[in-house]
Amino acid sequence: MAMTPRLGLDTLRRLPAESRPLVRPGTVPVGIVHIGLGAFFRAHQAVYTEEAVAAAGGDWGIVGVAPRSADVVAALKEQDNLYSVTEMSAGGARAKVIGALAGAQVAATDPERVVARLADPAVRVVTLCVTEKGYKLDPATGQLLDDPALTADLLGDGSPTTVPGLLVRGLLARARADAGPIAVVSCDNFSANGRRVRGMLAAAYAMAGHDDAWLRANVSCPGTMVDRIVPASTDATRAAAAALLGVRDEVALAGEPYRQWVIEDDFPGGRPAWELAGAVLTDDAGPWERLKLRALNGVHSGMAYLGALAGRETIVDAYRMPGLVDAMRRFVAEDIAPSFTPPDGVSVVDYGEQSLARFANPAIAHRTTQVAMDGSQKLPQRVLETIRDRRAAGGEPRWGALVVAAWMRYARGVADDGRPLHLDDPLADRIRAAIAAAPDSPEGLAGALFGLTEVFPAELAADETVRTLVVDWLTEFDKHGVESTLAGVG
Ligand code: CS2
Repeated sequence: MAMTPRLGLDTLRRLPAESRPLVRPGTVPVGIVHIGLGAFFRAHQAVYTEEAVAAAGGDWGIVGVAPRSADVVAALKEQDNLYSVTEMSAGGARAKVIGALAGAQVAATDPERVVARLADPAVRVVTLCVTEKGYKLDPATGQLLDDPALTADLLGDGSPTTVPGLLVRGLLARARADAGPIAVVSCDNFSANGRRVRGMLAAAYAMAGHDDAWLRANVSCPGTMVDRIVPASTDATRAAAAALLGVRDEVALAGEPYRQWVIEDDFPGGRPAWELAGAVLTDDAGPWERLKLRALNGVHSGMAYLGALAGRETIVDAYRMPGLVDAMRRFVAEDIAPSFTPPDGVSVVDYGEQSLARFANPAIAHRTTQVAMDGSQKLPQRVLETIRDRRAAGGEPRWGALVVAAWMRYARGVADDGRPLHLDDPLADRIRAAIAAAPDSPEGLAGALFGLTEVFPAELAADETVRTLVVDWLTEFDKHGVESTLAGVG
């Protein structure tokens, strides 16, 4: 049997009409550099940008930069920078090929090429999707980390290997080239991601001893809220895409139909007409960020830790566990909703229901262990800020404490049925050492992990009410396991 041909410019005409790109691939001049070529960016910002350019034109082709991994870039090259996104839900699947990428390169092998791109006057927007840990910021304080690779980038003259190092080098080159203003846009799940990036750049300039006058006058850092569930691809993802497209796509992605992007409108060098693709342009993304981080990501993390401990492979499997959805509903209604002021006209409880409905999508096989990774980086903005705000108002955030307890138990590395759970986290060594040095008891585990200052602000770690709530859940888990504990929640 003949091998299915590969996706590329010369096979575009084989695609069903509804799957073809909205722009002529390779014809849109570059205006955006995007750092972090993972699945999320390709199924989110790239899709919005393609639709915006299709609707309103503009020189907004994207050069995608993978910080380290050469695999995706090599596969994209084979496919003339084309790839597909398959929307999946109980109602069926639809695949679309995206033509927004004008190029792809690897920073690790040729950082100077990326620096040159950042200094190109045609480039007026840099977007970042490098996950929380890519920014080299302390999750609890937002301060620049004391990190050897970062220090080498900022104080040495070798090629940069970190994201902040690459950006600083690129922006300095841009200032020297007098290449005009630029927006640096974080598309990662932080609270106040724009302010964090601005703080990161200012601190990096200060550490390296650079004058930041040009930076302050020419670089904006708009905040954003990004949202779409896009699990890591599997053979099943690639098979589904091939069946719909009639061609093979080695970097095919699958995502839910839902997507949202809220962007602060501060682009000194212009921007694509993203609003024509459904994005919300605003002057303050803060309320949207808090809504999403707390009532979607916080609940997602809770389901991931509780589900993984109870042996559930995917988020939708976890969703089906008796008691889990009830517990998450109470987390939203009793802890999250009263913790902040949502955007005008939005009900946090309704938004939480919508999040739960998205997690129930049976066509999205999002592994609990994927959502569970990097908990030390995710917990602060997803759960601890809710707990902090509730405590400040005198509340007792029992459900937030449930999620913290689940993360702590997960960090021990053993599911309730005795199977190992891999702790994939930049602080894994510190976490394991802290647990190993503590007594093997709920109090011991909580004491060890509340002592991680990168995760728990001092005030929270010292809060006896929070500690008691967490220890109570850990004690329940020890006695009954997560599954029975949740089944008893009412
Ligand atoms: C998830 C997110 O992996 C995770 O931690 O919570 O990637 C989530 O799917 C997205 O933020 C949805 O927009």
